[in-house]
Amino acid sequence: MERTYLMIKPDGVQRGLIGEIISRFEKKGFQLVGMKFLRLTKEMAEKHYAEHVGKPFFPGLVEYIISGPVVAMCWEGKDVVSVSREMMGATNPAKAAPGTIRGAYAVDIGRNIIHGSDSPASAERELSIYFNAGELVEWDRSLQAWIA
Ligand code: FUP
Repeated sequence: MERTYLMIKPDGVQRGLIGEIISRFEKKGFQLVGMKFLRLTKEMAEKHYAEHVGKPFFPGLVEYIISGPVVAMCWEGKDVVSVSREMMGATNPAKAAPGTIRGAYAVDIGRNIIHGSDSPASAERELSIYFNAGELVEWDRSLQAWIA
């Protein structure tokens, strides 16, 4: 089953949106298989955003992403990489459709609340920055009859 890396950024955490954001992915039908609450080091941030090194917005992007704690998550499900990106909305929240996460809760491209991998290959690379293989939990919701 496909997996992706989703991260609630420091502004999402500071604004009390953790529950709301997780709820959207749960209700959609995706399955949580890994989650951590942490503050990124500068080294982790530079690794995560390696493709943007040298761009004018890079120093501000790193400063923002290490400014407070984040929620690092691994989610699993059918086409979860592309579908979760649709649910997040455009990178620039001003252009994101109103029903999307960024469209509903953000206005500034430099404060866009959530990150999601842009391809299965990116997901694999990003997941390895945040999780060891043993920290991702294999579980089967269909066996949990008492909450079905
Ligand atoms: P995304 O794949 O949606 O995370 O978007 P990008 O990889 O293009 O950009 C990574 C982050 O850099 C975005 F979340 C926002 C930030 N960014 C800026 O702050 N300014 C820009 O001009 C472009 C991106």
